[in-house]
Amino acid sequence: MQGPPGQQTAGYHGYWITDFTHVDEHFGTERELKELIGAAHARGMKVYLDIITNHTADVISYRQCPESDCVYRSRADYPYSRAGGTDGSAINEGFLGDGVQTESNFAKLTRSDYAYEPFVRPEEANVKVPAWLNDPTWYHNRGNTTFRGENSMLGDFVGLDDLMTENPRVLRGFIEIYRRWIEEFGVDGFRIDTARHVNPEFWQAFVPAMLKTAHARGISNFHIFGEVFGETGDVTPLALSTRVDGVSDFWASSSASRSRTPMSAGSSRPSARRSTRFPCCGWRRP
Ligand SMILES: [Ca+2]
Ligand SMILES: [Ca+2]
Repeated sequence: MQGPPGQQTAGYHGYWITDFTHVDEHFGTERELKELIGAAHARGMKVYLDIITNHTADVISYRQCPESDCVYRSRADYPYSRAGGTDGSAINEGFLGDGVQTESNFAKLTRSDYAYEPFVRPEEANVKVPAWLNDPTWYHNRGNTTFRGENSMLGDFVGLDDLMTENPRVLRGFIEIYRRWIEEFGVDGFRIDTARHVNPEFWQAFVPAMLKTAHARGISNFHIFGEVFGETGDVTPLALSTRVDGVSDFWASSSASRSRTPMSAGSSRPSARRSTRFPCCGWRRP
């Protein structure tokens, strides 16, 4: 469930995810998923998982706007090096910015209150699985995206907690998470939600790791493709920036391929201009 009091709604599609490691009990058990995949394979059918790494459910809030309606605060106006804006006190000494994607650099990003002061309500402090996802340090915490420019990568989807996918710890965590779904269940591929809202370097490491895992599992044609939702229909920039050397089957999809996603079958997609809807994943009440 997500949303403020009186406006709660449920995300059946799983894009407002808290537990990345188990089958949603509303849909069945892990044993039943294995049976489903086995039955599909016996009929010559393939099974793809619809996965996400851009964000989790809306669990983190900000002191300045606890109802998840925070406007985006940019890196220029709210640099990582100052608490609460350019006039704030110096923090995160030595951090060279999210463009230097090394463990040693991100180890210096110890304070998350450069733009907003993030917090998690005590009753939700341990709701995410794996447990490392419960630490606000691994998120951008800059407020809501308008799907333009910098905030397209670093902003929250209407409050959904946007992961700091530039951080090698986050990358490593997601490689561990999604390897298991290949190794234990033998799925045939991934469809990646909100792919263009994650930095290209993440995909350039994540995709080969998944293909390597699949190959070791004996899955020779593991297929990965990413969702793009946009108003222009031009996916060229993403296709170029996410291409991985030696990997030809990671491609960006636009309007034509959106119909491949079960959630959009038979209905038109919501407009990115309307903030009361999720461009990525269905309906949310205004
Ligand atoms: Ca993002
Ligand atoms: Ca949030």
